[in-house]
Amino acid sequence: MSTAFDSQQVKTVLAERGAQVEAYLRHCLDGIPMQGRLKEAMYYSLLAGGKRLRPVLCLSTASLFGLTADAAMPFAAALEMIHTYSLIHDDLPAMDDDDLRRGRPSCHKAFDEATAILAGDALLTDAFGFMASATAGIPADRVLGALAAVSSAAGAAGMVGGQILDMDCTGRTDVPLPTLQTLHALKTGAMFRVACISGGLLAGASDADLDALRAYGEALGVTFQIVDDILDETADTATLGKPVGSDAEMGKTTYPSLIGLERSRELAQAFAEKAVDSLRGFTGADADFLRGLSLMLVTRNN
Ligand code: GRG
Repeated sequence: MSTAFDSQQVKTVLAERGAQVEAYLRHCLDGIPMQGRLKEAMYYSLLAGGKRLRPVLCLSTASLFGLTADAAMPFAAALEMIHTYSLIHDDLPAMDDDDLRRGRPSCHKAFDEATAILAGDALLTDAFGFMASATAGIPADRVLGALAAVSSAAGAAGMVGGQILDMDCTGRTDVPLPTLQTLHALKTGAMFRVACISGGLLAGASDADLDALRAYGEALGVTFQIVDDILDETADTATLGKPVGSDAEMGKTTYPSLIGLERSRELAQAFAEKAVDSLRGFTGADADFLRGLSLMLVTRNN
């Protein structure tokens, strides 16, 4: 399958929009009236060069319905703050105990555990303030609807719930595929899905269009996760920016461990095509970018 945007065009738009997000995140942190190592740790982890997928999805789905990047940016940036908090806490010794993240020492290694916990807490909490500040350019009822969706996706019924299911499944050799799918739908998928529908909610999209964005976000999340599992087996640490082989080392069930590498690749491609198909009927550069992004995620190497 091919789309109007090839993988190079997708990477260019992702880099441009990612740079806009990066600049805004810096501005957000600069505006927080506080100094010292907590702020240093927040800067360190937030501005460490992630792919910025979740905020770019929010900006792009908002733009699909005519909402400008300026208006959606506070909300989109907050999604990256929540994502970064989750990575900081995920790397802690009490969780995945990873020393490397985004190509450099994880937050608790560069600072200390207490600072890393608090930097994550601050990013999560301040994210809600930034989301609320989107009312400067968007009707408050839309912002509230999107904020409630993010709260639910990030919390116990979403990402945090997925994280504890992940911990419960770690070290088990009998985790079936449906459990793995539920785990990923919560831990990784919920934030991808809400990144996509929040743009539509902020822009006042119709229920039918929100359904299409939800279907796209869900399929994209599964694609992303299967490829994440594949890369953990096949990539090298320098390219990936985090340790490889850590899933097997920790005793985690993955798509390749359950269905093999080849079948995992086929499944990732099938879900990427499902994501493309979810956006049939949408036209214009944003739709082309979003369709191309799902296919690009299959071939990504970090
Ligand atoms: C600690 C509450 C809590 C949740 C942690 C998201 C998560 C839940 C943990 C991250 C661990 C992990 C490696 C999950 C696999 C998928 C994933 C989220 C990868 C990292 O996302 P990318 O590739 O990262 O978008 P960058 O660095 O590009 O932003």
